[in-house]
Amino acid sequence: SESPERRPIKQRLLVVANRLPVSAVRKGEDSWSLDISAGGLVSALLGVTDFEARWIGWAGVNVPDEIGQKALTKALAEKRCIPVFLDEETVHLYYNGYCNNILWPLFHYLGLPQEDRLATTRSFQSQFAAYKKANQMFADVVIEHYEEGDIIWCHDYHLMFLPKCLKDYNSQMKVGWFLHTPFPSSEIHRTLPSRSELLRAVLCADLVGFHTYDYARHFVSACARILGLEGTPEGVEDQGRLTRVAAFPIGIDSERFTRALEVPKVQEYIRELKERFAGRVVMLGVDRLDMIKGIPQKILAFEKFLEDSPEWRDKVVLLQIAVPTRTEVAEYQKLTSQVHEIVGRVNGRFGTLTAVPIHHLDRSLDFAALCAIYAITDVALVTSLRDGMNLVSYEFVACQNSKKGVLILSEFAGAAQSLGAGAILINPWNITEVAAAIGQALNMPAEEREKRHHHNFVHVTTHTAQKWAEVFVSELNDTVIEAQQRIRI
Ligand code: ADQ
Repeated sequence: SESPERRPIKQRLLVVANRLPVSAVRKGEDSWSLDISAGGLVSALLGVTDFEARWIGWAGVNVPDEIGQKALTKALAEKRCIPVFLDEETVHLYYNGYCNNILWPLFHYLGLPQEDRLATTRSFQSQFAAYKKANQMFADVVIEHYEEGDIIWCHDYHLMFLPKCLKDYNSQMKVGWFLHTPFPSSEIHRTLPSRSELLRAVLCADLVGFHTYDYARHFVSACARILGLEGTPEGVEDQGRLTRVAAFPIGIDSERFTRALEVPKVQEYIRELKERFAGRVVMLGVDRLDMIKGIPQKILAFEKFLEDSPEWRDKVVLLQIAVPTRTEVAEYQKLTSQVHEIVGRVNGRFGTLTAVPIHHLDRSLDFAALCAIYAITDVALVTSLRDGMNLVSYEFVACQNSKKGVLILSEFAGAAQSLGAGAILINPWNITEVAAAIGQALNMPAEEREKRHHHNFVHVTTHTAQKWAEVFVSELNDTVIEAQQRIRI
């Protein structure tokens, strides 16, 4: 084998996201314990074997003192992570404010929160200023660690300004940006006071990626209508400079799930769950407790189904596992009580002394329990009002090779474009339609279930997270090389 000295040095990939894939807990003045989260992007980047990846992002904790910052930086370095330290005021205005109160609802077509709509409108400028300042803080850390030849992959709506900050510093940096949420119709984007500045900042990237062609198309038409730029099949052109825009649908690390099903602990869970729900058909919802996931709509549809189908009342159970997020935000607290109220009503109406139709849990499950629950489910219900992709639908399919259960999937999730042929597609706003889809799923002949499952399983196991990252990164690399060649000609 080659000696380490002679092995070619790998090109470096700097992955910049709002959150580092770790949770950090302070154990003392200069000591930290770190827990790397295994899901999502972390698995995806295992596929990028030609590059050596480093992470840059916020560790999710406030560390005001220098001793704490130094110790955390050192601990993170062992995990190839580099922290960006954000003060509390910035987190409040940038993260809770501009990112989660303005961009998140807007990109999901929800509009500003009703109650404080005017207050939000008034504080808009200060939140946008904090957003730009925070993006510059991320850029400063990238610049500090940048070496010639590195490529930089910026993630999500938190960092739309970052491509501009980086290119202003060094136009030769190779910069890509990927959006994990939908990009809305240009008519929605138009309402944003900082609409043009944000679009121009994103266009500084060499490659801009979305989950679906629709989102990419919305972005290109926003650039055409709002900035007056020309959209070509390749992307957006501004004074001879092309920003490539394309769809890169994300996937999951499907083997992580199929392998987990072989683990004794998971099999033990599967046995327990099967015993617990023996004689009942299991329906499942797994979501972050967020407005976009359409959880109240899902439960109302289930209620309608029970109303219309008395014969199913004691034969079916809905497990709704909803992990709380952004719990400090009033809107999310309201959603939690709304969900609890509807669940209580349905269980009161249709429960018996020995069984209730809905088991609702406000918490996250560990990976083993999650796989087991996916595996014993007969019908999964994904009712997102809007969702960039929705990976829960992919995870369910990956765990269903013995059961071959049915996926009911919102047409407003990006996943509808890839799993649409195997799933039953629904409009989550139409409760009657979703209730009918539940009936269709529960009565589906085995042969049809198998056919539909097979279609989706092939997709999920071939369009993996690793492939997604590999394709984006190699296209990013090529895009810049092409651009340089064009200039030389
Ligand atoms: P999310 O909105 O978080 O992601 P999703 O893609 O479904 O949505 O991913 C959620 C992840 O969290 C899954 O891996 C799931 O297993 C896990 N999860 C959710 N609830 C859980 C629970 N109760 N217990 C344990 N785990 C739970 C954003 C966008 C999506 C896009 C992804 C990736 O909103 O549209 O698909 O990024 O780009």
